[in-house]
Amino acid sequence: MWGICSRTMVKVGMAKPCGIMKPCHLVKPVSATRVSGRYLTHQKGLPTLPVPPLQQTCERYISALEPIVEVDELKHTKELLDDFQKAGGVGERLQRGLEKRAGITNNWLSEWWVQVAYLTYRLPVVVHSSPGLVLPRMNFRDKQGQIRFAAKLISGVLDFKAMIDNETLPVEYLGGKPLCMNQYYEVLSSCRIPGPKKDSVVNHAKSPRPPKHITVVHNFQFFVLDVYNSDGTPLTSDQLCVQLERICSSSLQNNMEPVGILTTLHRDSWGKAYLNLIKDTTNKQSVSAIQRSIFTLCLDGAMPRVSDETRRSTAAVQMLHGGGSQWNSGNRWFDKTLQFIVGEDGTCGANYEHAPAEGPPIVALIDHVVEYTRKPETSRSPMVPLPMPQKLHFNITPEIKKNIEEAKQEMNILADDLDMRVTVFGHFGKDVPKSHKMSPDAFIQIALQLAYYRMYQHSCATYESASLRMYRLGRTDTIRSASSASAAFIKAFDDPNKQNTEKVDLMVKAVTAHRSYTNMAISGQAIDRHLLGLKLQAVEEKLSVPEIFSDPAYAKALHYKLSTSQVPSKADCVMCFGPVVSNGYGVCYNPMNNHINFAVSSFNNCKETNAAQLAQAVEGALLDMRTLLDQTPRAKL
Ligand code: COA
Ligand code: HC5
Repeated sequence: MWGICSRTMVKVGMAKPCGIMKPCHLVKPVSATRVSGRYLTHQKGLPTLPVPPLQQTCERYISALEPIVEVDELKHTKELLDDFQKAGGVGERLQRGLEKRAGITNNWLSEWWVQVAYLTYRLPVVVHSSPGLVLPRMNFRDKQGQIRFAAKLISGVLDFKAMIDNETLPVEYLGGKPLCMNQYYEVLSSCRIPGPKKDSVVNHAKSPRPPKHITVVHNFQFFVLDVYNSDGTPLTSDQLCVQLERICSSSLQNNMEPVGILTTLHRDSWGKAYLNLIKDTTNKQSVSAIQRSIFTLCLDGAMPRVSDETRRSTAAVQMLHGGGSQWNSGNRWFDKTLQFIVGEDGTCGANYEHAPAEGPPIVALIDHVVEYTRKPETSRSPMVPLPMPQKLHFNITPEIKKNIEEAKQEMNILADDLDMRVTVFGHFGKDVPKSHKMSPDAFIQIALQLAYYRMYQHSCATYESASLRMYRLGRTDTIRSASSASAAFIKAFDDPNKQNTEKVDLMVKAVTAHRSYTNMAISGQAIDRHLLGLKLQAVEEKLSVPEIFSDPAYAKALHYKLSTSQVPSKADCVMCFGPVVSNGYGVCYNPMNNHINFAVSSFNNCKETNAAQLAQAVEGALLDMRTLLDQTPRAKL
């Protein structure tokens, strides 16, 4: 049976048709009133996200700052925290406010999180927020192969969609606990809508007339493709092939205005340009068709020709931003929650808009699709003529044209700035850390700390995503990978005066500390979302924001020069995203049993950073850590 989620993260349970809840839509606020009616057994049974104790968070915050701030800064923060948490102080008041919120909502955090992390975040979604995903290269090299594969891919998504629609998705488990399944209901038939100050997300999946079409974009031209027959059965791959061929042959001209590139703009600019774009009724209808569609399929034109060595990095770039306006950046609608990308040369993947869901549900869907495309087709096509896919028209006024030109220019600057290095670490995978009784994820994170230290001789604030899906509507919290234990290990590692046994001991301590932090984070006891909640509660209660949040140490703690995420997939995929600060790195990795796929990104404009160098340093750190373990008889553990 295919695993619905990342293999390493969950144990897949049996399909329980009744075990899945009804979707909740992001457009509606998360509130207790939604816990009613058909809210299904599974979701109801999930615990709600706890609010950690105030004192615990304050103590853990101090420990987390130790490896990344100066001694005097830490002393100042301690004083601020003492004041914040004193009896009868503002901390206690905010904590009570949060606890009250937790009592009357499905999840005290999720709606705030979507707003803060996504909908009010104004940098372009492309590179800065939306991840890319590269599939193993497919074995076609021409237009016909591209169309055949795309048709199969559509069928595979519809096969998965059937499980969403009839609620037969198996419940996922993490550490033996069932996970929230809500995100699966948010990724199809949904789209982000730009606004002048903040965006929103619409989900049409549960509207009275749910969409029956996808949008296909080819040579920058959009088409509506109905993917169900009139009897409700999905089109077969053969039928889809015919339709995709019709789309391709009616969009051969490649000098069209790339209206989709508008979605790469800064969100405030796009918000304004959007209002202008949809003033025209034709444009409004076209945009609405894209937004309502089940997903978007991008049939890409040629990609830059590169050596075999850099092919993976170039593919990651195509999935992350399309390569710039001269390549495929205009062959997208980046607001669309899910875009599949199929190139002519067998390069395939996806890009997704992050607001509605985390990576794992998207990857589970994609793993299913990959497996589906490998199976022979069984269903026979009905002999009925199909309607011509409908082309979406846009009237381009001079003002819209100006916005498109602006978007092209900005996109090209961003594309030039992004440095992406994909590496396959082939020496070992999860097998080696496991054989040493260590958590593979923690081992990789500590190797990243060592790699960074070797390049910069200090530790930096490091973010790793932790899933909060054990809780109803849970999203993520932060695992802070830079700890006192990791700092002690990385300082000792290259010190010739230290014995190997001591180094191993420090490694074990660092890896164990990381795994403990992970356990704490996935059980809702980490510090970052709690601190954010306390701050937002102050805003909600119209209180002045406590000084701990304007403290330079807090800014340092949130300046993640290493922004990392483990996203496992069954298929040998590469997942990628951009750095979150101008002088930082984005590091996404997919640990398989015997190898690890890494995608490291940074910005070329920053002199301090270099994606290839960090990728190489990580390889070196992983190898050196293994060598140390192999060479050192293990002390008692
Ligand atoms: N000895 C031997 N084996 C061990 C071990 C040890 N000490 N510790 C862990 N393992 C095993 C596990 O049992 C697991 O086995 P499996 O491969 O058979 O499943 C495997 O090693 C992996 O465990 P580990 O490396 O510790 O990580 P994890 O799978 O628990 O993942 C997180 C850790 C933080 C990535 C995970 O908890 C999580 O939150 N994932 C979601 C992240 C996310 O959402 N990312 C995308 C954001 S958009
Ligand atoms: C297909 C891979 C997607 C990975 C995306 C991811 O890890 O996003 C993080 C989400 C979160 O809340 O932690 C954010 N991050 C990219 C900045 C790490």
